[in-house]
Amino acid sequence: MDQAADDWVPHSAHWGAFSARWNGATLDVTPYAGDPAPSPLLQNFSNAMRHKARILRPMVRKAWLDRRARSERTFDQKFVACPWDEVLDLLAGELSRIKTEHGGAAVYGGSYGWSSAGRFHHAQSQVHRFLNMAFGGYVRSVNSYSAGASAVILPHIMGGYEAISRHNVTWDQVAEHSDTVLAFGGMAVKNSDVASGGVSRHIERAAMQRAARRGAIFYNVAPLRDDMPEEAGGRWVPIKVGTDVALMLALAHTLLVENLWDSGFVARYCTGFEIFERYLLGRDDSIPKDAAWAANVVGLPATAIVDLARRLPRGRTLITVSHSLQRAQYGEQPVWMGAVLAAMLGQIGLPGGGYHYALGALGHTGRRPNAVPIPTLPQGKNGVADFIPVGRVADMLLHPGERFDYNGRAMRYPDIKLVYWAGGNPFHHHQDINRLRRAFNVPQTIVVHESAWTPMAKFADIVLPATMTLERDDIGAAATDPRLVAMRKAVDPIGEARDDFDIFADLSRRLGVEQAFTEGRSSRQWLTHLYEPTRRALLDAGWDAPDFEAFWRRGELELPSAPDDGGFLSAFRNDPVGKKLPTPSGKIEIYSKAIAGFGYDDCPPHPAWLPSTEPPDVRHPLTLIANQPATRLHSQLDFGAYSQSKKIAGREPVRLHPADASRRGIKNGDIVRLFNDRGACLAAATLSHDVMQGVVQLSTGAWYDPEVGAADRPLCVHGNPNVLTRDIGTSRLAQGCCGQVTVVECEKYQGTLPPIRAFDPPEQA
Ligand SMILES: Nc1nc2c(c(=O)[nH]1)N[C@H]1C(S)=C(S)[C@@H](COP(=O)(O)OP(=O)(O)OC[C@H]3O[C@@H](n4cnc5c(=O)[nH]c(N)nc54)[C@H](O)[C@@H]3O)O[C@H]1N2
Ligand SMILES: Nc1nc2c(c(=O)[nH]1)N[C@H]1C(S)=C(S)[C@@H](COP(=O)(O)OP(=O)(O)OC[C@H]3O[C@@H](n4cnc5c(=O)[nH]c(N)nc54)[C@H](O)[C@@H]3O)O[C@H]1N2
Ligand SMILES: [Mo]
Repeated sequence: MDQAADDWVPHSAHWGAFSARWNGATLDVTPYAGDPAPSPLLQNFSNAMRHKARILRPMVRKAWLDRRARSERTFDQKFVACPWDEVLDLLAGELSRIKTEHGGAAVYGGSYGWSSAGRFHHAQSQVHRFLNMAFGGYVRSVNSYSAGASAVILPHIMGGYEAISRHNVTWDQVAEHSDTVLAFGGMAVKNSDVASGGVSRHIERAAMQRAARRGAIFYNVAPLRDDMPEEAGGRWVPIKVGTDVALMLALAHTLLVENLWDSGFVARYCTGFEIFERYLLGRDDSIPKDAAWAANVVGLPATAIVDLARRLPRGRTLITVSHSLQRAQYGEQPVWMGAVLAAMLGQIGLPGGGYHYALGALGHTGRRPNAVPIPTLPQGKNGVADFIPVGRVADMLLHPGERFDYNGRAMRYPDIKLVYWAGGNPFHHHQDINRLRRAFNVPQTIVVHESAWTPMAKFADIVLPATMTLERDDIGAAATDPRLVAMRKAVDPIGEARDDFDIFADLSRRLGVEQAFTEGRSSRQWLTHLYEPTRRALLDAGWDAPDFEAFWRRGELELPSAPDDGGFLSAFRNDPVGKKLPTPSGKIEIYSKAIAGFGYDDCPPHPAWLPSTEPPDVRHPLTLIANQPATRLHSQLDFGAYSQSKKIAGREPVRLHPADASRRGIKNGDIVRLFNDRGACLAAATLSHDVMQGVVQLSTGAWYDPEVGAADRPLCVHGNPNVLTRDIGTSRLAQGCCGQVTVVECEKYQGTLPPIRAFDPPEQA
């Protein structure tokens, strides 16, 4: 299946479908012709394939090889190149040792991360499958950095997170039916650029524009004006960061006391309102959660809150809550309170109305699900029961055996000896990187498969070079995208890089589980095999169902979509008895007996206002928003052309309000130092009136680049906000991560500028 060098081939990434052609030095990229608004992120591929940051051959940390004196891992240590046969022998030996001495319960294979869009060479699925075959299981992680709190609270109060975010109100419904969209956390179109598994058509901007032209009003409740596209003609409601629940409560209070709420809906479809009502009215704490109360908390005039509340019952109103709100301490509360506010408006289950979680946060929300299954690699059976909520990884490594709470269970952290990572970058995604460094110094061995020298690769002991998606064949597919893409190889692998599958297949042979892992199939045979269930479902439904070879030649295949029926929430509205919600009461739970039973003070049994325990103060007066980057997916291809084009003097831009800048003598383009008690980083100042006063925005994804030689808490010279963020759980209920917001101070950087080494490979011994 090799391609001639001048061929254009179809391919797909999490940020869109495209055609690619290797021109001998760089990659030419043309977006998929059917995409009305292709993502600029595609340009990150052009210079990426042969970049110096790529890993060329297997490498082993020298200090790990000389294990007599087990030294601390640092980012400055040397690596030794190792031929494939030798490194796989070495690794197989180490895996066997761990298995014999400690078993699978000492292996952390959570391996969180987005890796690539292809459904077969999906690194996480590959590593999970391998660890299940080789160890009979491993310590896994549950939930995500995306939806850590919501994935746990939503099933208690309404239903599954997947169903609520992926089969609910669609963009077509918004365009046709919504009159008011009250978007907590906004709906920035840079976010719907991406969807895991790929997105062939970017429709969000046009849908918001259609709605706005019809007269719909979008409210962008967010600290950044551009959390909503101009086409939505949105009204910016810049409230203090993290105070959304207070605003929602005040809106609910106004609806209640002015009798603008739908008591009939609440009586029929909800449970526990009477208990929540006591709280809302301040019956027990003498604090009515009214507009006057909220005004101080959120920083809006009480009249503006009352006016907004009075608008909500007029016409079709949709309440949306973004992922970002729950990536913060007590993140369960805004998710819950948004649903309660929507319930009081009585429009849940109506086209273009009610409640949507994460609409616009990714390119797979607001779509119709496919009517047929998409290819997925079976991962086998995990025989180890231990797991952690994904954001607790540093806690686990630092506190083996210690007790923690999660969703009503009292659990203990396992004792991890070996960490295996493929397809993720914890030094991008995890909070409080200085703490994470200490945590990753605990295990005896860290193995990483990577296509580039990310900080995670540089902190590993055994580093195996993985191909990039464009160096192999795969199938691109997502459950809400009506297009299967034949992701054809565009260029030969760099150096000695190999597919994750081939690496695991060779390791499996050494460990005596090759047949179980490969099932006797080559990569190509796997693609054909994984395609088959989709083809069979198409055939059964009477749709065009070409065989694999025909699909491969065509390059794409249209899949049928399920009807735009609003999913389980509209079914429940139509038949609350026959189509009960999957909650304990079968209704929307405004008060949860289950959560009450857990007795968590940080997650009360009805939504409530809980202020952050780390508010801005004199030493750290600014609130840092560490949101998703507009120039890349997370940290992927940070060395890519588009991401690099937006850096200033090689550093990540931080946006701040001109008033905050001038108070600190900071000018546009100045290099600044952001700091708090956890750490510090450099970034390049960009002054903007689109940022609220008191807020600074530094997106995630600049590769962690610790200053040379600095000991305990080195300065990140490149601009990774996770040296500043807090590594705590959202609450004992969900234990989600809290990466979105933190408090900092900012000053002009006076020293000599340290060089950026983020993309340099480590030194070779
Ligand atoms: N402060 C703060 N932190 C955050 C967030 C935030 O809002 N604020 N957001 C969080 C969220 S929502 C998320 S989802 C996470 C994302 O965190 P990650 O998913 O860990 O971030 P990525 O940069 O996408 O990492 C994917 C890695 O996989 C590698 N890769 C790609 N293809 C392959 C392959 O085929 N094989 C192998 N072996 N590797 C491959 C890439 O090179 C890249 O290093 O970050 C979280 N972190
Ligand atoms: N281009 C691009 N798009 C992406 C990603 C990417 O890396 N790059 N990552 C994808 C992934 S994995 C995920 S999970 C989603 C995440 O989706 P989100 O978490 O919703 O995305 P963010 O950009 O982190 O946050 C959206 C906005 O919320 C606002 N915000 C932050 N805190 C608060 C608050 O307390 N209250 C209010 N009202 N607003 C607040 C911020 O101004 C921020 O710009 O994005 C996806 N989309
Ligand atoms: Mo995410």
